[in-house]
Amino acid sequence: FNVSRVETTPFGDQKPGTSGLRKKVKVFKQPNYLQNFVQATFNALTPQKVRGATLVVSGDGRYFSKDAIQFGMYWAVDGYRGLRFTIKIITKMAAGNGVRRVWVGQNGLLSTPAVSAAIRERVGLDVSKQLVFGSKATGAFILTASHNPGGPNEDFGIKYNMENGGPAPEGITDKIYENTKTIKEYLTADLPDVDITAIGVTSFCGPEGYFDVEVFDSASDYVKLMKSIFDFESIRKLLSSPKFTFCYDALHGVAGAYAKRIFVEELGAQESSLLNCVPKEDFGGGHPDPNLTYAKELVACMGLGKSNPEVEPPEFGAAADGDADRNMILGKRFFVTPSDSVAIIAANAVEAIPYFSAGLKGVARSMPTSAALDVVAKNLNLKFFEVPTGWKFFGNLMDAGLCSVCGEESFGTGSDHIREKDGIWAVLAWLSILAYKNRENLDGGKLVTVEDIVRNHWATYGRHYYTRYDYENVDAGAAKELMACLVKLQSSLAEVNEIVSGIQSDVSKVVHADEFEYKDPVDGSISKHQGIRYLFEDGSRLVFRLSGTGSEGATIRLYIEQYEKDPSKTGRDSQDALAPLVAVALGLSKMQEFTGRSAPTVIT
Ligand code: VG1
Ligand code: CO
Repeated sequence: FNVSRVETTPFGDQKPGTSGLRKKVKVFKQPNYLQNFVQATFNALTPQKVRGATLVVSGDGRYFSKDAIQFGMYWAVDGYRGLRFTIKIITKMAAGNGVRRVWVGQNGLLSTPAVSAAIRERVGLDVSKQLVFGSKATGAFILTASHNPGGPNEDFGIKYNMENGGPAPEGITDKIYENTKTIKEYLTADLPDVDITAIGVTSFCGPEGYFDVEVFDSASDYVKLMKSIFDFESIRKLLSSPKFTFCYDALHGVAGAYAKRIFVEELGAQESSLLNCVPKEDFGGGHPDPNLTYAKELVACMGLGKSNPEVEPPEFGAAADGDADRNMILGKRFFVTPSDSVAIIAANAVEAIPYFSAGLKGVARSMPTSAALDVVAKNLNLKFFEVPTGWKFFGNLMDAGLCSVCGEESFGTGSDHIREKDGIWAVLAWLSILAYKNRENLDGGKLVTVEDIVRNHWATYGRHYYTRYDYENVDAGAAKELMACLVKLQSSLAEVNEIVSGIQSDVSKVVHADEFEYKDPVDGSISKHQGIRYLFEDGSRLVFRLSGTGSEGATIRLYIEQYEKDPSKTGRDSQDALAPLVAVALGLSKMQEFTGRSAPTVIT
């Protein structure tokens, strides 16, 4: 093949957010929009590092462009055309930039955690199907907008992950953004099309040597990794017990490609326990975000919300987002908050999960996540870290051997087996805990349920009542003003407390207020303006943040938390328990005044 330079002009809006670049499909469809971002990334990594590299390129299967066919494509009309089109562009550019190998999941599909695992663990093949030792991947382009909806009028996204398998740190994403503002040309190769529906290696010869494209099975490596972490035999016993019923909803995201292999084929769950497990370009028109609002079908099936009282819900339910890095855990008629979930996994990991049997190196959570994990860390004498929102901040801690288990309130949980949060891992972690607690109950005796595990945890460690209010697609100017006012207010705690007691006389006093700033303990880098905090005397917290993953307007996130140590008071309804603090948060921020909204878009 030959390599050519193509002239291009910059776009002004290619700043990566919390997790890569996410925009409406129509924005991505502009000529050279994707190419500019990819070349800006190659330039940020430096040509020396890109030359000879092995790159993973795949995604969650979301829609890119029906017009793909007009670009000389001849893919059958069987879905994922857009994804293949994108992969083709990136593959050609990789060859043009001197990359040695590109690895693609079959049909272009890989979950975000599977990409992270592939970077870290996979050994590639050459054309004669021989293992190529030393062919470890150096990075990946992941084509996803994660939990954002997909389809012609919805979102597409791309992000780059590094050699450790984790999202590029801010140092790199800042460079990428700078490059996108000055880009003048990109490199591409005139490669023939590669059929990414079939597993195998295709080799090409270019001006600087060989270039291989390897298509590999999307699930095998990931399944192997999961088997090395968990005791599949004990989970199989649990799932095949008539006492235990199970339900998994992939919301038509890429998790479906793994759910059947793992839950049904490996662990013996009924095929009928899988909901929405066929990956779709538009996620079946839904919002692939595993929470109580968007995972409607699962929520009903688990006996929460509007459900049929005649049908007995399963004992355990879980859901994933579009790229399968998020998880929601439910028990029968019972919701587990993600903040509790990570704390409970940390508290039980050593006993229930073989991978952790030697002990946890430490635990970490994002700043807005509740302090449930802090209490576990303190009790078990574990190293503990609080980082800004976004998985990229956990990577350094894990690479330095400081942290084993971590989580975010936004339905993200994971461990140092990879450098992304991992939706299926979280489900397997919960199934392991259930299998362990019921190891003597499956043949006789009463099942220990999800709800039992959570209530026992509260009885031991206290409960962190927690809720998040999201105001989506608010006017960006208004959101900025609201945040600015909250920051300004922080200069006088006396004034803050006057306002607070005026709204609600029975909440405790604000004793500290600031904007969260993080100094990475490993590389010393500093991240400022990571959320506005109001901390109360009794441990309650209010946090305000602007989302960095939206593609339109601004999304304000309001996080509300209250700690209850008294075991006789840990069983309340969480919205009731938090009502006074919610009133304070809405009053303090003048939410309705600034946004014109009398209620949030989503409550989790
Ligand atoms: C959100 C969540 C954050 C998560 C991020 C990426 O970011 O709050 O916790 O890491 O999404 O998750 P933000 O900036 O919108 O609050 V995913 O599954 O969308 O990659
Ligand atoms: Co995601």
